[in-house]
Amino acid sequence: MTAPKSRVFSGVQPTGNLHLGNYLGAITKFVALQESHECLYCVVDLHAITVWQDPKELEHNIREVTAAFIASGIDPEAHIVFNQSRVSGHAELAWVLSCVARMGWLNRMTQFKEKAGKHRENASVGLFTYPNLMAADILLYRATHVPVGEDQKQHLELSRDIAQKFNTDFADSIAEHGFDETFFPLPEPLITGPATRVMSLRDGTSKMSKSDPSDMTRINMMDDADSIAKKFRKARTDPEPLPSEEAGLKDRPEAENLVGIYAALAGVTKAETLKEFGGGQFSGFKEALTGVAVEKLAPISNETKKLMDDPAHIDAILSDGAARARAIAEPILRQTRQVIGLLTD
Ligand code: AQP
Repeated sequence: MTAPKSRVFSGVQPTGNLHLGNYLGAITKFVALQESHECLYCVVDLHAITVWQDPKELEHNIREVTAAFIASGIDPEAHIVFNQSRVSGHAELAWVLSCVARMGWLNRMTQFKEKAGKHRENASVGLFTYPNLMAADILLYRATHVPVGEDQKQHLELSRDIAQKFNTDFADSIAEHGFDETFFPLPEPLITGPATRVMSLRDGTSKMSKSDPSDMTRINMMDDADSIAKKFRKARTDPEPLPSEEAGLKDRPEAENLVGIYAALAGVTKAETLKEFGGGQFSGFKEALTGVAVEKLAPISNETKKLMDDPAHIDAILSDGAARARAIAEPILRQTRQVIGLLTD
């Protein structure tokens, strides 16, 4: 089977509280790429369970991420939307890639260090090997492009290293079987736009995150207009007015974050944003910011809620997506087994 020239894969964890970072860093890109690429968008539930999840909430969150994908404009008929655990090839290939990746490579992953913190010995083994599963997610479909936020850059680089090592370690067998020498293409990260790393509203040096205990740090995709207005009003800033040029954002992480969010939501550049608001106070800018955020998010949260009223419909979409994903993955998995020397049907 030959893969198309370009195939997009990306995923979002169903860990609750989808936020503006997920939306601007990932989901808006997912939507845009549908025009030009064959896309697979996955609710990565196996990644979610690297940290304990309440089973009932997990079921709800899987459906909610799916609904948010569709409400944001992802077309599950033209493209593939599914939850990861329904395609067992993700777990199988992750095992194979665990045997290719090196301990030293995984030891360098900063996200594990941040998430495990001081309790490293108590973290799940799955949290440590998470990047292998992410490599498997992508390589299982020979995906060529992966839209992600800035925080996933290091994991993407690891996926490329794993693909490269597999191609080299098994080069002779790949050739003997008559497969393309680039057995696994090296996936390209797509990290673009003015909001690739949306920061906490309370601290411009830490990432906006689902798991932050304070809800005031993030704009959730499901927040209503009043909450959005309140959170932006209370967002931390500094006493200076907004600068008129980008250079003036240096060492002002909170201001830079809000300007990036505005630019991404309004579909303009940071420079254009500062041209319009430079010299003004944050209060006026925050009102404008609330306006664009509500304009973008309200229709999505309304549609997500509507879709969530019909869980059977969401489940049918995921089941259909998984069947189509399996059809792409299975021949690639089979070839992988052959190349390694595992007897296969
Ligand atoms: N703050 C962010 N800015 C830009 N992009 C972001 N992404 C996440 N946070 C930001 C991107 O969203 C996609 C899905 O992320 P994920 O849910 O799979 O995992 P995550 O990166 O671990 O997200 P969180 O919110 O930080 O979750 P917790 O708190 O559970 O760790 C990815 O493309 C990611 O880059």
